[in-house]
Amino acid sequence: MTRLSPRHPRYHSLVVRARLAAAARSGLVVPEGLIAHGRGEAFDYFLGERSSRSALRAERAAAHWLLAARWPVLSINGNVAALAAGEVAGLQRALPNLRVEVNLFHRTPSRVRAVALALRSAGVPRVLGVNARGRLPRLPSDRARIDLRGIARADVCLVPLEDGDRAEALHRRGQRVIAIDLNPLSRTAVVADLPIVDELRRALVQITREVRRDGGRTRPGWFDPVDAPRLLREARRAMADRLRSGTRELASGARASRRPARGSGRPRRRTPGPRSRRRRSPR
Ligand code: PTJ
Repeated sequence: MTRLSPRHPRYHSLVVRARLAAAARSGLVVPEGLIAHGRGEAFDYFLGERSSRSALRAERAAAHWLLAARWPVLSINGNVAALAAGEVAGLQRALPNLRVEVNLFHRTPSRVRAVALALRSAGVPRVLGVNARGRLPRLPSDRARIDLRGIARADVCLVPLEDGDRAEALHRRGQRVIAIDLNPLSRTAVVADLPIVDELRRALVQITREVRRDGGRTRPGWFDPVDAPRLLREARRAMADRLRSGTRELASGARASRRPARGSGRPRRRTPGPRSRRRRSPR
């Protein structure tokens, strides 16, 4: 395997790619999952690889919805297991009522087992969806298969990195859908009751932080109203502002650019001017 230098300006991104590529070789992630990741990376680039102010607001609301829920469920596919099994376990520890269910688009028994194993190894004590005997109506893909103790009974579903069909099917059943998707134009984000336009791991860590911060104040059954179209509008605006300003500084690039590799010949990045600084999306 290629050795990655922490001094590489895109080190963090390369580490994540290498992790996903290894997961694809082991069968945990499907090749299509690598394509999905590339698309996500592009949108994250537009965001400046940091959570926008509106994403942070959406994450706070998501924490409150999960706390208010009677039967909250987090749906896991191959990419989520490969990228964020530890963060999933962290959220589940903060919110013991949260059920974690394997749900795959490209479903095979061995992939279901691999995803469940990745979650258990990261510390998720109970993984649903291995024996998924329920079915969502009017959904032709294997994503229709749901666990009768999980998504079938859920009042709130957190669905990261989906395609839009199932989010729509859940929404039709009256279940509240929280989506995590970097693409603010995706059908999943558009049909979600609460769209979080942010990178998966940043979003899960922030939701966990907000759950812990709540300290039992949220009352069961009380769901804060959410203006989903506004969250999407703000996410699109954050991306458009960055594209317009042409600011090149990215979170991982910025860290590395303070310590350029010796002899790399890479020119020092110039400090962004006042205009780009003003327009940069907040940390
Ligand atoms: O493991 P399986 O069989 O269930 O398949 C999983 C994939 C991801 C292949 C499947 O769900 C799929 O094809 O998804 P899509 O339709 O490509 O949608 C994935 C969405 O997630 C896209 O809109 C991406 O922009 C977004 N995305 C990708 N990586 C991230 C992300 N959003 C947040 N964080 C990411 N790291």
